[in-house]
Amino acid sequence: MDIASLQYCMTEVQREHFEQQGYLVVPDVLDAVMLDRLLEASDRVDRFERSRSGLDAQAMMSKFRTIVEDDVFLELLDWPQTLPLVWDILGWNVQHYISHLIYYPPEPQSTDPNPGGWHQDGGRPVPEMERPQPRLSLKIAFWLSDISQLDNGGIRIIPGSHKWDRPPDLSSPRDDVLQLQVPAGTAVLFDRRMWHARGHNSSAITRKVLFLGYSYRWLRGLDYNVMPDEILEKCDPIRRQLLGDGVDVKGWWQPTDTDVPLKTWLVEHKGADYVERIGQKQWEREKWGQVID
Ligand SMILES: O=C(O)CCC(=O)C(=O)O
Repeated sequence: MDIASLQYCMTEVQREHFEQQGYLVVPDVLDAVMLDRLLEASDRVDRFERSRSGLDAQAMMSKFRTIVEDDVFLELLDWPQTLPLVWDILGWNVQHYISHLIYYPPEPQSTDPNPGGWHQDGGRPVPEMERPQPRLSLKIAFWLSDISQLDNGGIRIIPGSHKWDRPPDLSSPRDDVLQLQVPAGTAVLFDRRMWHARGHNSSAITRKVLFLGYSYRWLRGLDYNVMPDEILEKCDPIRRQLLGDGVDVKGWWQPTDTDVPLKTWLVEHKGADYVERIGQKQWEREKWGQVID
């Protein structure tokens, strides 16, 4: 893993924002070269999916398990500007659980008064878990196209709604909805409990975004069970951990150090105290008096 990651650990300002608001905007995460490489691979996936499923050019293309489609997507797993934020939120016992590419072509007229469908992430855990719900996972939206204008249809969120145990009342317009407006190359992290929905793309350009989700390792992947050997074989130990790999049969629940090479790497580069702190529950973190630097 790139040692440069260490300079992108979460600041206290970022932590406070994520904890209170449930999301974090990280500008300039993808440089022009990486953006071009991701766009080339994503455009190819889009072309292939459209022809495979007979989607016409105006239809939305939604592709899960994108991570296996090109090596450039694997590079995003431990991207220096984003993985440190993940380990500072969820700790070292993490994996990637979903990769979702969405191409949303211009849709001049939307007849849907509530486009995109408001939801929290998670499938069955949402109705089946007790309240208040735990965080469990987060997603990073890597924006591959510009959504800086409202008509580009950026993701809509209700800041702070990750702390709500009831769905928002959407029977009339709300004034607390925020539609994100950011340039291509920006990453937006959000807590899975955040109520969110797709915006309406009435602009002239296709809206392109790749979502990478991270969760604790004791959850199953959402769009994969076991990664193919040919994918795991080209990954270093930390990427293998992030792809859901493990060594010991009990290691998804009770990891040994060989199950979680990210932990060993962090002990080496950030120290044992730091690793212990990011692996703790919130109330235990508070006991430490905060300040993770
Ligand atoms: O495309 C979007 O803006 C929203 C996608 C979404 O709802 C999700 O990834 O859960």
